[in-house]
Amino acid sequence: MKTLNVGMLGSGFMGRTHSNAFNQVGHFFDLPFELVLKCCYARNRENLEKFQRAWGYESIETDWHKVIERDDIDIIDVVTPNFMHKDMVIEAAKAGKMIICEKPLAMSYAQAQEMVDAVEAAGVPTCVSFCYRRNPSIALFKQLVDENRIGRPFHYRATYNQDYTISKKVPVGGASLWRLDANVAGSGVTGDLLAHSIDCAEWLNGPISRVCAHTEIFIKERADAVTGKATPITIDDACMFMAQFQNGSLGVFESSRYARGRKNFNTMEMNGENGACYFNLEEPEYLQFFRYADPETGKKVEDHLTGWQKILVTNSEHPYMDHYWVPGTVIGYEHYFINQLADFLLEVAGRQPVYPVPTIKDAARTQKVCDAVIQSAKEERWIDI
Ligand code: SOE
Repeated sequence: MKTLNVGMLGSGFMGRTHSNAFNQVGHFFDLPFELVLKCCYARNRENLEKFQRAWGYESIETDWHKVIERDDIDIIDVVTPNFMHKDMVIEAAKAGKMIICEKPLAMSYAQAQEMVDAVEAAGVPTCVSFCYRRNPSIALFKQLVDENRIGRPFHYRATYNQDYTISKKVPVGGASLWRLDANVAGSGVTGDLLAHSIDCAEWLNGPISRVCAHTEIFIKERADAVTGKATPITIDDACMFMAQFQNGSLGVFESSRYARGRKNFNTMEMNGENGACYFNLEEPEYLQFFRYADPETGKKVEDHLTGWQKILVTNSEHPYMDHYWVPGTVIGYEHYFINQLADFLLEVAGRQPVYPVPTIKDAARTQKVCDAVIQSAKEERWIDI
């Protein structure tokens, strides 16, 4: 067993999901590594000490450079607010560390390209945390596409809606609402939520070739969470865009943080000549599949048997599920991060992952589409990718 020591940069929501994955992955996957939570970084010492205790880190640092400088750290995991990703990833690459980075990769495609250059020059393994690909139902969606059960695709439809910023009283900034601050987050729902939708869309349906978008800021000024000062809001609160895929199919994407009633409504549907698939994160253990014709023979399913199948994705034959419990028992959100980490470490070990992880280069491509969406909304025109 080789020991891999982990340096976690950040201690918020994603710091918790990633730390949990490091603690759990060896219980569910047979890996040739012993993982040690060596050191964690955050600016606020008091919160950091709580984080350290909760997850079992050996040491703490309030200067992230010091974590990267350590010779005894093998993996740097970047889970800070977005504006810090670039410098941390580049410095970690130069120090020869393996890198995991949260999405969105960067504040812009230009930044993402610098990160790609650095990790390619260093030749280090990388993984960007597009966790939903590791939901077994979405992975089964991918399997059905690869098995040609959808046939020629005509339509791809995605939504990613939440409702937590509807009140004018929600402030901007601070530890929890930095996602509303353009200087910290880069963009609004486009980078935070649609990046997930775009990642899944290109994974399932291939590259997007052009986009045409509209964005809206519903509440244009909010109080700063720390100073209380009225602050202009410049991120996109909502974004809709049309897309054309290289395979000729058409896409529609919608995302908002003002969709009353929706908490983390991440859906995707693909309609093809021979079938269709639909996934909804509010029922994450199900994949819906409409079978119209047999992929091998082209023979149509008998009329009285056509209809949507709701597949409970918990059998050991389903992606990732042989690592968990018995059929019919479901897994949760935290397992997507465990599955992702397992796939990354299997690749590092030269073994076969369930599905390869998106690298920093793959995530730069997603960033390019996000930038094109924002540019399209600004210029009110179609943008080629
Ligand atoms: C935002 O509320 C958020 O936490 C995103 O940042 C995550 O990427 C998404 O998966 C859940 O919602």
